[in-house]
Amino acid sequence: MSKLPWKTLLAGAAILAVTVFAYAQFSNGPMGRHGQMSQGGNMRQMHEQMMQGPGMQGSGGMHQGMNNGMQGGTGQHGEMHGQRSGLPAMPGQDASGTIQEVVAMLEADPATDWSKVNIAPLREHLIDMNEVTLRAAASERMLDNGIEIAVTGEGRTAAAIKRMVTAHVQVLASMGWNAKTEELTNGVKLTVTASDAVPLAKLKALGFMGIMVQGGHHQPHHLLMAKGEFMH
Ligand SMILES: [Cu+2]
Repeated sequence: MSKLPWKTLLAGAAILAVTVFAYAQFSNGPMGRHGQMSQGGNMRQMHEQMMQGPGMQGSGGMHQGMNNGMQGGTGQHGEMHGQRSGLPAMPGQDASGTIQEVVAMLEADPATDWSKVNIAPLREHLIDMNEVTLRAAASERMLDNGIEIAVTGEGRTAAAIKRMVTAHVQVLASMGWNAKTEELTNGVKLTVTASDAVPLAKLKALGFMGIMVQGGHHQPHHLLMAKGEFMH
């Protein structure tokens, strides 16, 4: 009479131990995943802080361009409202998203002087970028020692070409490239000559748009434009 209950008790204890063990495993499972999620969140925050650090907001260069490009992809807005709340991060329209990011940066900076901030010139510039990138016709002709590109368009496109391509020659010059523009009635003729800074094969490969993205200067300039501190 005393043996059976003892065995039953032992078996019961063993079942209880297994149940507790299993429960502990079950509890650790989700907690472990939660821990990893938190860690991932911290890593994203660190990444975000790195991307937004003062060092990243200095003068141009490809590194700057790359970092800003990354920021655009997983930017502050997407981080705050997109990934954490399950809403999409994409703003729906490039120029709108660019302005959204810049406005968020200005709002996050206590030093922002709202009496100087003006978003309208940035919008005009982004329209120029759109015209030049998507609507301009670029007729490229290889020279013995360079490339000659007739960049043309109508109306707003021609005006944007004249503003942007002409200004970009200054950027190319600062990089040691030999570039010049000549005004056409409906655009400009851009001529870039091969040099130590850029060999002929690379010029040929880059073509109009590859040349236009050299310098990665847009991101810092867009912020300065919005702050009212940069004029073309
Ligand atoms: Cu720009």
